[in-house]
This record gives sequence, C-alpha cells and structure tokens, in this order.
Amino acid sequence: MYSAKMPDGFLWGGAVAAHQLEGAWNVDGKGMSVADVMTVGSATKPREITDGVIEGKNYPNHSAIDFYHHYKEDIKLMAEMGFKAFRTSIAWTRIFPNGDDEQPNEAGLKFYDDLFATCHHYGIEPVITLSHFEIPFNLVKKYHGFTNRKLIDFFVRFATVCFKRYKDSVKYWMTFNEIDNQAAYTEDFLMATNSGIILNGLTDKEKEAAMYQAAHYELVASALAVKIGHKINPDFQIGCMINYSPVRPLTPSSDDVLLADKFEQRRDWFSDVHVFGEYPKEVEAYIERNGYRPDITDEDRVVLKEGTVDYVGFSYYQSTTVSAEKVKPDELNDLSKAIAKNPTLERSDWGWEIDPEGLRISLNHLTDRYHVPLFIVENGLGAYDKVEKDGSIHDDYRVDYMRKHISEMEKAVELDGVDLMGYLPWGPIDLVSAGTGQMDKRYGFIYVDKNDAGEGTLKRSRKDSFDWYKKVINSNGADL
Ligand code: BGP
Repeated sequence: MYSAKMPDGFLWGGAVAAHQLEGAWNVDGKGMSVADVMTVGSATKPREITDGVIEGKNYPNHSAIDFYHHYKEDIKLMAEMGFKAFRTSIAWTRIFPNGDDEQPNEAGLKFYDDLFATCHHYGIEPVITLSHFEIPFNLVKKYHGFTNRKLIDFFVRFATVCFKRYKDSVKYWMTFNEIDNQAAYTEDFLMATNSGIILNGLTDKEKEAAMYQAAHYELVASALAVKIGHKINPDFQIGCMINYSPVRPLTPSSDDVLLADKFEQRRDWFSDVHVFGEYPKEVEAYIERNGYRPDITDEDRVVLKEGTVDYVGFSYYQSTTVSAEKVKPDELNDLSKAIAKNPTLERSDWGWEIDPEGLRISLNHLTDRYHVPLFIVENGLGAYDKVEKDGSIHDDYRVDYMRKHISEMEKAVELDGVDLMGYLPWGPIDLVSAGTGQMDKRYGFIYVDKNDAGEGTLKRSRKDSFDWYKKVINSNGADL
C-alpha cells in the first residue's frame, strides 16, 4: 500500500462537535439548542425534531458522553495517541443561551478557557467550528432561524465574543459546519440542523426558496466574521467547512456526465462564495430562472468580497453517483432525486458508500478549483463495535477504512502536490451520531461504554485502532 511521510507541522488529530459529546445540556447557564430537541433515530428511522423538550422522550445529546466533566481524561487519551490538533465546536448556547442575549454567559466562556488550556498543556492545537448544528432553539422559534436577517447580527456577536476571548488560545477557526448540506433542502432534518429552520408544511418550492435565503444570510454572517476575526488577530486562519462528495456519473453517457457536473456546481457554490466572494453565474441564473427573489443587497456583495476564507475545510465520507435515468440535467432541482447506487462500491451498515479513491479525487478537485490550502476536518467509518470478554475491541474494519483513505490522501499530497494542512478524522472518541442520534454508530479509537438506550458506565477504553493511529501519527504517516 502506498504511504509517504507528511510535511513537517502536518496537523494529525481528530474532530468532534460540542453537542455530540459534551452533554451537560442545561448546566452552568447553557440554553437549549436545536440539537437538544432531537430524539434518537436509527439507520432507517429519522430523528424526530420536537417542539422543545417533551417528558418521556430520549434526547441523546442531553448527556452524550459527558465530555463536559470528562474532558481532562479524554484529551489526555488523545495526547497519548500523539494528537497535534483537536477540532471541536463552541456550543453557541453556552455563550449566548438564547442567541439574542445582550451579554455572554461567563461560565460558558470559562469552560472553553479550561478546555483549550488542557489542549495546549499537551501541545494540541484547538481547531474551532463556531456553528456546528447547535443553533439556539430560541432563534429557531422566535426568528425562524437563518431565514431572518437578524440572525446575521446574532451570529456575528457570538463570533466576535469568541474571537476576542480566545484570541491567544485558538488560531484555526471555521464558521459554519457543512454549510452546503442544505443544498438537499427537502430534508427537514438538514434544514433544522444547518440553518435552524423548521419547514413543516411547506412545498418543495417554498423550501428551496427558504434555503437560498438562509444560505445567503449564513454566507454574509460568515464573511463578516472572517473580516472581524482577521482584525482581532491577523494570525487567525479562518476557513469554511463543506461536506465534500465528488460526483460520479453512473455511465459515460453525455446526460450522466452533464448531470454530474450540474450536481457538483449546485453544491460547490457555497465554497465558491466563501473563497471567491461572489456567486457563480450558474447559480445566479438558476435562482433567477426559478423565480426566487432572495434578499441580496449590494452591501452584502461587498461584504462577501471582503470576508473570503484562508482555507477550505471539508468532511469526506463518501462519493455520490448520479443517473440521468432519474432526472435530466436541466430538470435538476431536488438533488436527492439524481442519486443512484454505485454498483462497484461497498457500503457501511448505515448504507454509506466506501470510496477511498474519492478522497484523492476530492483533494485534486478542490485544489484545482480554489488554489488555497485544504484541511480534512472529518473522515471515518461509523460501525458497530463488539466488546470482547476481556474488554478488548478488535476494530480491524475501521483500521482498514482509515488506512486506505490515508493512503489516498498521501498520494494527493506527495504525487499531486496538494497543499494539505492536516487530517482530523471524525469522532476519535465514540459520541452521539448527528444523523441518527445513536451511540452505537461508533467512529472512535476510544470506546465509551454507553448504548442507544442511554445506558452504560461512560468508562473509556482503547480499541485496537487506538494503537494503530498512534503509530501512524508517530511515523508522520509513513507507517500505515
Ligand atoms: C457530519 C457532521 C458530523 C458527524 C458526521 C457523521 O455530517 O458534521 O457532526 O456527525 O457527519 O455523521 P453521523 O453522526 O450521522 O454518522
């Protein structure tokens, strides 16, 4: 298998999000976020988004793996693997419990002071996402999330407070996690988590119109934050974060090839705006042709130009394959209609296609398009783990998945000349799945004793992959 040493300073580590591991959902003044009103689902049953917290329902994010009270032990384990960087998010509702509060919550700010100090104690660089699927629920109910321009101010206030407070302890930032997920605007779950909008009862056309508005306000909010962040500390590296999935045509037919292109454009525009500071022509034409009239002012366009990002952070889990049998290229609106099963790829237990070469293709595509440094800030395999009688966990499937992906990443850096900042696989410690709310969809090198029903001791233990990843980091990627 191909392997190569990564450049000096390469940021090996892992990535999580506050709401998926911290727990302590209403402790020390934290307010309720959209993640706190979501129940447990499964591979086949979507999570329910409830109207607040209803007694008797299981809300897994409320306690998660209680990282809030275990972070010292958890960061120590990550340091043992040799982590150089740790990506997490700042829970917006720990800082502004309702989102529209005038003053921040000191106890929330203090928690992250302590967390970042613990990281630095071990020489681990924090990499921080400002908004990772945890918008204050009050902003969802009172303002309809990012369909309301006021959300720009609330987000910018939150970002500014964080930039000022952590200006000497955090260098790497990202604004909105997987901002492009909302391209799949018919999925109510994604619209709620990404943009804080609950679209019950709207037609698909209305949902799409709401998405273009919310996405625009998020992009303006992001650009303003980038601009302000650079003023507060010119050394900040502030990136965007997209869910990148290279698009493959199912057959070599012109329709399939064109459809794959159109599909890709419809997702790439989010990162286009972040990097170039302007909308791509294709998307402006599409919005116009479909009669959507999002509120986009001339002033907004100036802001977008002034707040372009320093790097593109992205998650990579799988590629996407499309077929024009299902929808013709010019009729493409609801992206989910174009997706076909790729007959050449294996799937995880949750149906996610496994495509290591897709990672190399992604790195090449993003480099060609953007000419800025890239950062892999999520990648990994969600799987069921079996704990043996002696407590060991032989997760060779996880090692196999990661080894193949890292090998493709190393080809992209070494053979294709990609400028890559680091590799932060998802969920180095088991945590609550964002998509399903399950605990048993596990990504970790560190096992946490807790199941889907919420039972367990929360004890942490090392899986086989723990030692394997430690060896990879120790050899700077040469020993896979
Ligand atoms: C990404 C999210 C993460 C994470 C990951 C895995 O989309 O940014 O928050 O959860 O996917 O997804 P899941 O947890 O549904 O397996």
